[in-house]
Amino acid sequence: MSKPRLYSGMQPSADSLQIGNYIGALMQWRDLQESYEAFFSVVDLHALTQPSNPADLRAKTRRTAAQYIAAGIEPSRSTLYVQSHVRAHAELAWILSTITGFGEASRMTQFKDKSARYGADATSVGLFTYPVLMAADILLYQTDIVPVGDDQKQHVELTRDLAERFNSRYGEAFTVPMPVIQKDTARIYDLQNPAAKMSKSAESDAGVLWLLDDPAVSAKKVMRAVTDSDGTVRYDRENKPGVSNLLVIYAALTGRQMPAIEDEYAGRGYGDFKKGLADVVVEEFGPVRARALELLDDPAELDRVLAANAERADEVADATLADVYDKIGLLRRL
Ligand code: AQP
Repeated sequence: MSKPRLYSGMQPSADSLQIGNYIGALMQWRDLQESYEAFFSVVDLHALTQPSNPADLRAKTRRTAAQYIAAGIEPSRSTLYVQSHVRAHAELAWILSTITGFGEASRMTQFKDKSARYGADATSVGLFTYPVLMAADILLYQTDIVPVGDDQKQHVELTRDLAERFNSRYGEAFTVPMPVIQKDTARIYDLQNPAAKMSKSAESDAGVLWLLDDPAVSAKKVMRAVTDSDGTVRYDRENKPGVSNLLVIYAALTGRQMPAIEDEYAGRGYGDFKKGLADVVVEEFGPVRARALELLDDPAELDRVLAANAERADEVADATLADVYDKIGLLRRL
């Protein structure tokens, strides 16, 4: 029996991923690729909605792909490719945009937030149609599940609505996907500002642990993380956001239960706890970083792997697109 399909992706929006991306997405992808036929994309077309320099974007795209592989996504098992290598994404996005209501797209909270932040003149139409491109990404692969953060849930709801709308207007072309929302405890916050989620585009670097940072730098950042004056290592997200965030990172990277970690550090100060976490971080990310840098040392080989995977993605995506073109009434080219 064939495995159910899974689709997910990340934007190549920084030189390095941060550990929120690793804990919130890559670790889960790594596990899920066992039981799903998985498609993991580096969504470079999405990244174009932010201003970028062409050489930088190319470098970040390779770096993101290398980090997927270094984190354990296996390109011989999962389909790991660059979104723009598969032309069907942009083509299906156009078709889907013709069945998306303007009001419906205007209700997307991520667009509302970002456009309010940048102002109308600095907001592109691409940012507005971002969720439609995301729907195309997902629907091309007849995806059953989409692991996403809570902030993307509304976009997956839109994807479901568009799939159902197309299927009922023109005939069954798409599997209607289910979002799998990451657990609350998989959300990582900024080490210096534990009210904000850790993010690639954070304004200050001090609170972000980068996958490709020198492990000694990451260890220092852990030692300097904001805590509180209470002095007990205990999970209490509301009253002790800094310590709770460190506990979440500790538990996620070691696979240990939170109470066991609390017990281990009972009666010991934050210094000891942070030192313990710094060791865990160095141990986990040292090899990931080394593997990513090794892959980036041979860009020709990395590009070859990405091309072979894009071919695999093309096969599935082209079949869906051809069916959609047929159903919607586009004349077939002989
Ligand atoms: N802090 C986080 N904790 C847990 N999961 C996180 N993710 C991101 N930050 C955290 C998950 O990583 C994936 C990345 O998706 P993306 O690259 O499309 O962008 P994002 O979610 O907006 O992530 P960033 O790092 O904050 O990037 P920028 O700054 O470019 O917007 C998603 O699965 C997300 O849930």
